[in-house]
Amino acid sequence: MKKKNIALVGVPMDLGQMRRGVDMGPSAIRYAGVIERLEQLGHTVEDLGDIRIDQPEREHTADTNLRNLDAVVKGSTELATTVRSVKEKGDFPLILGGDHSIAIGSLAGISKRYENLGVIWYDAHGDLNTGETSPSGNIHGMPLAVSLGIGHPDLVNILDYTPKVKPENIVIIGARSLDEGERELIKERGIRVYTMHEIDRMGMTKVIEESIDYLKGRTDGVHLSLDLDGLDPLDAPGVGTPVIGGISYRESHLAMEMLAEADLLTSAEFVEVNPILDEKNKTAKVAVALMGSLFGEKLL
Ligand code: B3U
Ligand code: MN
Ligand code: MN
Repeated sequence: MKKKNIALVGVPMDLGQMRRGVDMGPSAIRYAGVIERLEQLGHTVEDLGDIRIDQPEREHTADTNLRNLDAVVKGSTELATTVRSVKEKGDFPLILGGDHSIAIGSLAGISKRYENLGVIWYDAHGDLNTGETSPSGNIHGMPLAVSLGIGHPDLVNILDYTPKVKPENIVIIGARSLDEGERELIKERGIRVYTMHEIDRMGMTKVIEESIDYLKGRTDGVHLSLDLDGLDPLDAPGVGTPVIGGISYRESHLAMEMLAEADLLTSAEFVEVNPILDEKNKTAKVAVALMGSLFGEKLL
């Protein structure tokens, strides 16, 4: 794979959901050795540090059921501005979460430069809820809908443009927990989804081959948004909303290796690592190991 200038951006965000601790994800991933791992592969890594995230004493009570809306908007806007400048330099943003609400800011910062940004959403969930369909009011269940231009206007219009992605440029991999409104949206917009059923039936090789073929033809850049809860909780226990029956560690490595061979990614984020719920930083270590494969690590 071509050597990259990787810009690391940490986002200590835990306001998109209710379990504390996911704000320590960026530290845990750095502690697990991400910089050394990527430098060993010959890439240049610049750590831009963490985005400032407010810690509101009391959540804002606006005319909405979205938890911590104002603080999430503020953090997303700061992240988007930082990521935009990384892209302007031509560097590869590698964003470390934080809960998955950070994808709102990541995609806002990245997508302006592309006519057709592709997105691989590796996740147990669809993250396609809106304030109306959400069972929880948690914004980490909404970022993909927001990026499609569906949701609260303050979230949808970050950096003053919308939508950030088109439904036909999205591939969801690993879904096994979808709410009713999310299912409807998937059908209505024709979003490509490989649920655990397809992964079991076709095998990860075919799933990734098809995803690459599909995105290659229609996109001019691809962002990987990898939620660690896409993996099985046995392999990645340190996440806020684990769902059994997930993608294995081995399948995930294979997926990352195939993406590295195709060399089509232009940005990536790893989210939902929660060190408080973890077992000896296992999930952060898994994230770093997957990043190794994603950036070209091979045994021989
Ligand atoms: N779909 C549910 C649960 C959920 C979404 N994302 C995560 N959990 N990690 C919701 O609250 O929107
Ligand atoms: Mn998610
Ligand atoms: Mn998830």
